[in-house]
Amino acid sequence: MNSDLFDQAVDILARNDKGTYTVPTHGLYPFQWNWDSALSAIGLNYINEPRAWTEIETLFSHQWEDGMVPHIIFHQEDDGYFPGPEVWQTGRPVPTSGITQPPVAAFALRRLFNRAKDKEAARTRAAALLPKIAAWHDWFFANRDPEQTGLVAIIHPWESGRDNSIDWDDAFSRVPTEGVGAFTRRDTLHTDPAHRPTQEQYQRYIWLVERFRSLGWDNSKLHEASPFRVVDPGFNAILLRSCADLADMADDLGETALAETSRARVAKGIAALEAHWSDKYKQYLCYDRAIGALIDSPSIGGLLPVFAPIPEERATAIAARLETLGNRVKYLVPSHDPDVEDFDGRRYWRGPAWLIVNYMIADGLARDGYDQVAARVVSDSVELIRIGGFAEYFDPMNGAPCGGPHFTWTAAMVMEFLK
Ligand code: 9WN
Repeated sequence: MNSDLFDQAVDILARNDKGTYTVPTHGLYPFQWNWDSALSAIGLNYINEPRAWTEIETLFSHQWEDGMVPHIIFHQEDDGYFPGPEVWQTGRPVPTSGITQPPVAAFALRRLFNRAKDKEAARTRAAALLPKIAAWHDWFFANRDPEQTGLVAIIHPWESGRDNSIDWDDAFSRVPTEGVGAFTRRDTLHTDPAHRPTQEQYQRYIWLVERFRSLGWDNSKLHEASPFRVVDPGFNAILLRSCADLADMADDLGETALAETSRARVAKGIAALEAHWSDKYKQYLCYDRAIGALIDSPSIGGLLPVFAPIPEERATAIAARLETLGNRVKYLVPSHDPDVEDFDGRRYWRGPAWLIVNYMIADGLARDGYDQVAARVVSDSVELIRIGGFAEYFDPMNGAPCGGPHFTWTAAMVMEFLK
């Protein structure tokens, strides 16, 4: 039975493979996405080791000169997705978006590096990628943490990867909709509109894109110019875990100065995360940097820090919180606390469970010895696939599959869960 699931996952990766990159799923997302690719490479590695490395190399071959790695690479024309290159207008030789996504690449690369059968090839390829990933991390701290707090802000909800989270509602309401021209969405042609963000949210997404475009995509200006500036503990946990993994690889490759800089960032960031801890919810919260206040909203963004080397006391509390959440949903991990009024088990990041987040949470829990709750997250994830197939995301109350089908990173995570 499990080998059937593994074989199905292999088929999905093959189906979505465009040779040097994968698409998340045909139709709904016909280009390369940043964190999808990084996590999918871990699955590709089971099938073809060199191909897995290529996935990450392709992503970094579209890195901007300032160090940013864009969230979408528009390798081929396709009018099945909105907003396409004509909206972003970033002026890149191969068109890209102008914002970024959770920097999980160093973590993924570390996995490939550790598991490599061809150690020599892995060392050569890692040595070439390391400075590029380091430049991306440098870019984050220079452009998204101008006051050197140790934590970076996102300036567009799409950067978080959790596009319509309840976390953003208040901060996002400060983004205007006035002046945004008419546009035709494509996402709702491919999938149920009840599973997607609202039209008003799309207007605000596009308002921000137009604002950044009017500033020539100059990253030295965008943080201050954005009315939306949020410090997401989940996003930062991914960055800090990646900094730690980058440091380990740098040590292995004799790059001691890089290892030291990266480890210093981990220490500073983890210390700064303490200000995000909520005793009320027993988890971390987002911080609205534009108004200087924590966001009273218990989402998965505040549980994901267990992926990073947080203090033991915090990890223990998060493990306990996941256990109580497990009594309130059928399948862990809901992307939002189900007791919150705005929770919606089918609408994208406002409640559904996502296997990629489950994977990162289970990884951190297992590393820190919370084996029982880690095992529950893994078995719930596999069960979701068994009943609903390799969907984009799932209703945590009843397991209903939602969003797009045949999803690349879902397949990659299943391979990891089954291994
Ligand atoms: C915008 C590709 C991406 C994921 C994101 C997910 C969704 C895009 C969209 O799909 O976002 O980037 O158009 O809805 O929220 O996490 O990377 O799978």
